[in-house]
Amino acid sequence: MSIGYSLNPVHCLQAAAVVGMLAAMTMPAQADNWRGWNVHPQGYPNSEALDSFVKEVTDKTDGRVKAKIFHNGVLGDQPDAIEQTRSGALNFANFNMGPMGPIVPETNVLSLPFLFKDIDAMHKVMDGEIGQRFADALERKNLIALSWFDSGARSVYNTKRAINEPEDMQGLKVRVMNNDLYVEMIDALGGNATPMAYGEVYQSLKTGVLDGAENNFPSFESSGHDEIAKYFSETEHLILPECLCIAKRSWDKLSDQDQRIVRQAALDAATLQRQLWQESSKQSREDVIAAGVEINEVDKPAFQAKMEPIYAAFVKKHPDLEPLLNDIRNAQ
Ligand code: GTR
Repeated sequence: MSIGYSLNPVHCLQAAAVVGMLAAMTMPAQADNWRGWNVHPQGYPNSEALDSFVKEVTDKTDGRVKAKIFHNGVLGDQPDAIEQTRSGALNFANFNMGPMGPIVPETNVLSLPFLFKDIDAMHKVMDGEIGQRFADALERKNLIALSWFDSGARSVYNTKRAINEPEDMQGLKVRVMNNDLYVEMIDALGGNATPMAYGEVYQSLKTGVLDGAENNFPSFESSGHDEIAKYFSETEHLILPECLCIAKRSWDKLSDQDQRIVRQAALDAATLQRQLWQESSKQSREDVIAAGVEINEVDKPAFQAKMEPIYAAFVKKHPDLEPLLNDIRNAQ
């Protein structure tokens, strides 16, 4: 005897549709999976701040945004990562304003040597109305800058000799970040500038392809450059802000509520980063001295004087950016 039930295909389809509708009503919308870029290793102030950003965003959006950060530059070098974030292939990142210059011309103003009188002056400018102007310029290139990180002051270091006067730079092969202004800067000091990705510098210093580079104390130490370059000359020629930036495509997809959450998480990350930065800068300076690095004092006015032609050429080439430059000078 057979059981007298047969499956009616029409009823099956109707039932499946009802189940689907119920599922859509009760299940949360699919999460946005965000991938973030960071050049620094775990434990670096920026990395810790990005970890906290990721956690705050994921927790407070109840998983509507699931963020993950990739440290150590494993997703590529900075110029590539900028392009990928602009296109939305990457969703967020911590970028230095130096390599941003070729893409967002306004940010080149920040790469003019000795622009800020000190780090506090940089924060004052970037946290105010002028910082918003930079954020607007970045947004026109599809990057939403939500907060500004500290990056200390950058100084020159090398494997060959103490540098006290600009003349001591003569002939040194110095790595710079990807921006023509830095090539002009090192050339004006008599050195040979080599633009190169950050991740390649260690090996190039080791093999003598480079004699030196320039950076802040935490990066000098965390990159291991301090093992090879034993002369650190406190030129403090660049005080460059860094952004926590979101891809505009990812930002535009967020509800108002989630935009507020993400913005707050970025501001909290910046507060943490700046605290950690202060401790880390001091600590790294002590660590590298203990590791045998010689700190050289420099004749700063002499270095500054060598930069005058760079300012003159910049203003001639970008007359539209002169008001921004003057506003920054007047705001300090
Ligand atoms: C670091 C900065 C990085 C990167 C690097 C470099 O100080 O935080 O974003 O710009 O310098 O020299 O390439």
